[in-house]
Amino acid sequence: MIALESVELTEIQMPLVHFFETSFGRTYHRRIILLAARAADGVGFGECTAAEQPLYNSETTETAWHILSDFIIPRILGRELESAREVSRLLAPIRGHEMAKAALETALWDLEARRAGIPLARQLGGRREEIDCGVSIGIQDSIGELLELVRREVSAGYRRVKIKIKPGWEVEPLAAIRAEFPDLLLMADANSAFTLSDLPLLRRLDSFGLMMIEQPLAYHDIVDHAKLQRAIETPVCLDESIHNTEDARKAVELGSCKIINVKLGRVGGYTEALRLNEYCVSAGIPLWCGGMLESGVGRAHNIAMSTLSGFTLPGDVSASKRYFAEDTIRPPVEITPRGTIRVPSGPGLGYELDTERIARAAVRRREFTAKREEAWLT
Ligand code: OSB
Ligand code: MG
Repeated sequence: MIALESVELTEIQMPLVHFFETSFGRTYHRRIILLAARAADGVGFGECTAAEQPLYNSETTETAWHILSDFIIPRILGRELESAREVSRLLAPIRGHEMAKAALETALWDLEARRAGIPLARQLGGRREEIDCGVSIGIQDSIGELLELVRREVSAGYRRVKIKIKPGWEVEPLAAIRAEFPDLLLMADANSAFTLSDLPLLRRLDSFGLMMIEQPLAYHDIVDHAKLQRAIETPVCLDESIHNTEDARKAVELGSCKIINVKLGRVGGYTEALRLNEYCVSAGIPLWCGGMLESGVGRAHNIAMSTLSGFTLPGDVSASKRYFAEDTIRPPVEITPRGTIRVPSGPGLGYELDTERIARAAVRRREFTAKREEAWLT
């Protein structure tokens, strides 16, 4: 049984070590909501993966703050829950806003695992002790700079490289990487920058032997992606288009993708991620864990999710130092020379929150308590 006594939201702002450019623009700094869920017998932590601007999906840090404060937290606070598994059903009447929901839902899973004294990965049923890591490299100002970054990540040990592409930055950068690294596990993510009228260009990418092309077409599409998949050799992977298991089933039945990128925030938390995992294992669709430039709390959740059986491909889960000079957890996430992350063995997320670091980055905080009136009277 869980009954939350309080939920605390903290918005932190942190500069990225290096700007991150996708087909929809550059990010220089992150605005991240951290969430602490407290019950009488334990605490759990979550991170909202919404971005600063509604360009990847329709959520933003600001909309998530509003939806959490006014709709999500009031539905869960003080309520007696059997387990964290119930949260997604209780939040289902709220349409969309999956990233805001996941911030609270994932915190409750962490709370449950900490209370049971077991790693969150085990609580989820994940078996891996080590996860395979890849990197996502943003659009650069020149091919030379891109190659420099690829060399650096390959020598750090990362097992696959994904580059961001957009019209005008596709054939040339991929050809340059292939010329220098003929055997590298390589893929490209377009973040919806193309349409079916770009088919001749997308066909040319078949010659690079990519593991997959991620979300080439519109962010909510599965129909044109099916047409595209029939016309190209490279496996299509969907990211933006998949918000739940039903979306995945329809995409798989239509032939819109052969691989799915799972982001905890995009699917609203672990209960849906577990359902999606189960469906994709039975359908033979490989999964991997995507990233949203998370701080340590979100990164630790990504590590836990990556231990699930269907996550058979290297994810966009990489070392803290690639993103932030100082992360929100201790120790920071590091990779082994084999390009893996060892799943921590401590309870819950298995990392400690760096409360001093978080306090320095905090720009606003709000605490919600159950039975506010009684507390006020005593
Ligand atoms: O599409 O996977 C994406 C970052 C921000 C928004 C969307 C995406 C990404 C990434 C970065 O690719 C993944 C990471 O390193 O966190
Ligand atoms: Mg993507």
